[in-house]
Amino acid sequence: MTKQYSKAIIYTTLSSAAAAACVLANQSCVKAKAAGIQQKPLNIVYIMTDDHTAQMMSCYDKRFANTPNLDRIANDGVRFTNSFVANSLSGPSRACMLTGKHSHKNGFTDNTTCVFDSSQPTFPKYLQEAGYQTALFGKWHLESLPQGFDRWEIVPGQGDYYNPDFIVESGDTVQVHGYLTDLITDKSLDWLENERDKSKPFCLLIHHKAIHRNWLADTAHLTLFEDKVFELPENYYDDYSGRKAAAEQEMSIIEDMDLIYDLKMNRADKDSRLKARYESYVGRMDSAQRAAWDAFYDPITEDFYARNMTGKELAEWKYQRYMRDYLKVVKSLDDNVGRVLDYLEAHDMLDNTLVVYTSDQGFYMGEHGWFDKRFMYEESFHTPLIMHLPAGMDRRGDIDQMVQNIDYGPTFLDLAGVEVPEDMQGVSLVPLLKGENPEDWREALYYHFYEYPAEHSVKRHYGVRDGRYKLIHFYNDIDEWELYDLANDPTEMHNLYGQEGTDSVTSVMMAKLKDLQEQYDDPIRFTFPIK
Ligand code: SGN
Ligand code: CA
Repeated sequence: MTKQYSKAIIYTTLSSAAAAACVLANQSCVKAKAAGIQQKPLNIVYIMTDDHTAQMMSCYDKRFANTPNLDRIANDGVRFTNSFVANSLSGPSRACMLTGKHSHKNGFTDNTTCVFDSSQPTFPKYLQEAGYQTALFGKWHLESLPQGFDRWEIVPGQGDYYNPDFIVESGDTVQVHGYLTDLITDKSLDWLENERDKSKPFCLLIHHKAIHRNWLADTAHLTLFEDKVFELPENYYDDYSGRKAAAEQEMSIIEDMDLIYDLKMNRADKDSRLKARYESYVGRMDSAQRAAWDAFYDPITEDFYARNMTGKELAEWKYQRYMRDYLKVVKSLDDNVGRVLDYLEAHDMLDNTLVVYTSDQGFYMGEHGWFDKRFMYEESFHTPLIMHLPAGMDRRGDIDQMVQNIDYGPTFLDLAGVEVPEDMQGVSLVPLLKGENPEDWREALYYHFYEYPAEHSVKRHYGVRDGRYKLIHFYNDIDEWELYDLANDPTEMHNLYGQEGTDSVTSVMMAKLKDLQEQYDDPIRFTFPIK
């Protein structure tokens, strides 16, 4: 298949063969005009946050969060209920999203050893060739500098919540005063309003650092949620029986959360492994920010040390603090998504703009006793995905088909009338957005996590998930298989692998794993048949 990129302005009426023909022919849409078809250029606003899990979005889960602006997107548009990543970690997810390829094909398998080859094809480059203006603001986390953007400004590495540095296109680093979630939005809106060429369609990527560890809230939101007591997950005290890799991780709220760095209980006479890092982060604050910060956390810190908690009391106190801090950071995010939606609405752009909200992966909010991600278990394999759809796409409500972040690139190209390159491994979601139910939609998803040995000690693993079962193989310095029946055990507490009566489902899942490893051409794969 040859790549064909339209140089024409792209038009929104996706269901119309006349409009598609007009785009491909690079003409002035005379046919479309004749057919009375709407002709506004189709834009893409892609908002990706970091570590924002669906449990903490009220459009997915009403137990904890209230996110009215995210709910606006879901309520007027679509909510994917089975949306997953290919490798649950920041850099790898971003590389999968940009290239439409699994990690072994785009080369960025882990955060610690990889540098993204920015010269490889990505969807923003294809969109640029098709006449789009492309821009990126926020977290990049791929080590090399971005390519394929008419305009970009990124934060170095993970970025800082307070008074952050930005790397600008000249390569210089510039410190900006303020709170990062607000600043990334300011820059994005400024580009929309003042910088872009308004005669062209655009694709804007807004990449937030929020809600990444160590969850530093805006001083304006510090007092929120302090009166709330959050329900503990049923498996908070998981003993990991039958799950060796799960037993060996280092992402436990009880064992691994740092009292100062994560939970902010800093006092001159106290020390911890990550105290210096915490002090460098709060050391970025100006005197007013710091005064507000200390005024809030100092009394909590005094009370905490005075109580001398141990055991269950301490374990559950940590969980409550974690939930509160995380939700305060979500509040800024939701407000800033509202600003973007308000801008698009005020400028009459919502009917010709696809707005996507997703995260680089899901996250544990105390399930299995954890924070962080990495595992192929549901909370971190899953990622939220909601979309406001442009006019002409009539699907509303839930989309239940299994989708993955390698599908985003193909979707955006398809929407723009650009032929999806054959070597992209994801598939376009456009048929689903148009309300179709393709009979040949994928029945199983592939996953591969590589970052080990590394922080949090999650073993390397690959696996397959279909609509009912999940099979995982942990490898490298371990050789363990896990099998879950998601219908009967949605929290994945009972590893069925090797249990009586599971032979046939195991061989079906093995066959699916083998097919996907072949289809995606993963060089690290299991040798079948298994003995
Ligand atoms: C940092 C965090 C980890 C986190 C990784 C990856 N540690 O290293 O807790 O798992 O990022 O996160 S910290 O001490 O620096 O906060 S990712 O989302 O960027 O992949
Ligand atoms: Ca992340």
